[in-house]
Amino acid sequence: MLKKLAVLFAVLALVAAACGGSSDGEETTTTTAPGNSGQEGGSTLDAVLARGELICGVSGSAVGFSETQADGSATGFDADYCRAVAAAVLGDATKVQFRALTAAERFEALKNNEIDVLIRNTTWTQSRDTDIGMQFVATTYFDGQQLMGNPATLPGLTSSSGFEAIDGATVCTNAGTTTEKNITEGAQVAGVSINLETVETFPEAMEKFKAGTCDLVTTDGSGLFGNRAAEANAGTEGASEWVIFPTKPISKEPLGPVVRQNDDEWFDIVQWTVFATFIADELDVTSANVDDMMDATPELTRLFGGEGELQTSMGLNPDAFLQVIKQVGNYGEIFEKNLTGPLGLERVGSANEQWFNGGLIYAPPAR
Ligand SMILES: N[C@@H](CCC(=O)N[C@@H](CS)C(=O)NCC(=O)O)C(=O)O
Repeated sequence: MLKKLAVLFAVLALVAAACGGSSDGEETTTTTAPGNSGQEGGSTLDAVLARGELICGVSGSAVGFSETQADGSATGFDADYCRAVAAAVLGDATKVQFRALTAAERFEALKNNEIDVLIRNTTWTQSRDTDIGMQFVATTYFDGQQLMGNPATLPGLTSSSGFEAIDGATVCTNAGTTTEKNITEGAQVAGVSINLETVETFPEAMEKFKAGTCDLVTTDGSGLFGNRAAEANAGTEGASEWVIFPTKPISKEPLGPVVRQNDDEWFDIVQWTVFATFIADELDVTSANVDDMMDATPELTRLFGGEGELQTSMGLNPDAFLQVIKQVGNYGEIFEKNLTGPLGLERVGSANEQWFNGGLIYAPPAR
């Protein structure tokens, strides 16, 4: 019912704005304009409801995070978070249009309303948060930058090697990333000189690394572990011997969904979709048992749409988060399915554990 009303209002708003053609320049700021409605006064939620589909910006070639399939869909951890938002907003996790973006393209695409949300292994930084009109919701993957090299060509390289091991090396990565900045600054601080080569996408950097044009590649550790596992699975000679170092990453890379600034309703929706997956993980609620767990505790009753629910006040259906868990899974399921299972990326012992297990995954209470 609420959803229908929202759709009606969105349609009316579109018609009114189309007919009105406001000449008031103050009302049309590009950074605050709603996603794809192209009209002032709307919101990303209204635009998504009216369209019946979420447009989600992903990489499309980030192993384990978002990989474009032949039919245009995407698989991976980030892709599943796109599906989770669609399940919350539209009640259907399949209603996602994936938009593959390079690192350098991603923020303009969000700013220009080409996408509703950006979920593309994107690091939360001060400048992205403040300077360029982005807003970061809760971190879904706590990462850190590392390097990867082949000990067959760089003798003596081990996982505890540090900056000394890269002096004089050609290091490759993709442009428009925190990666290129961190490695440049890190090398300066360590007093080593490197030849940094940036390409458009990380798969291109991997090709150059395999061809021997790059001595080393560098990116978020998850990307290195993912690529190494994928190459080893594909039978690339020597891939399982490639060394990822240093053990303590050279930077912090908190990755998570990003929305435009000044759309608080949409920010809350994406934020609480992520929190719902954290809370379900914390309380052992899975896609398989969510229907039975609905009344297990008062908090779960509220979160899944029973007495005291708060989803309708967010513009969602009461069962929005029940649909997220049922159709996509809790945080641990999404992690295991995309990262630990296929790529061996361990959650245990990492910062991506729940807070009560010594990790950083922590959702505020649903009340
Ligand atoms: N987290 C960093 C790096 C993001 C990044 O581009 N990561 C690589 C490595 S996983 C990637 O997405 N590659 C896939 C591609 O280039 O499309 C950032 O936000 O700047």
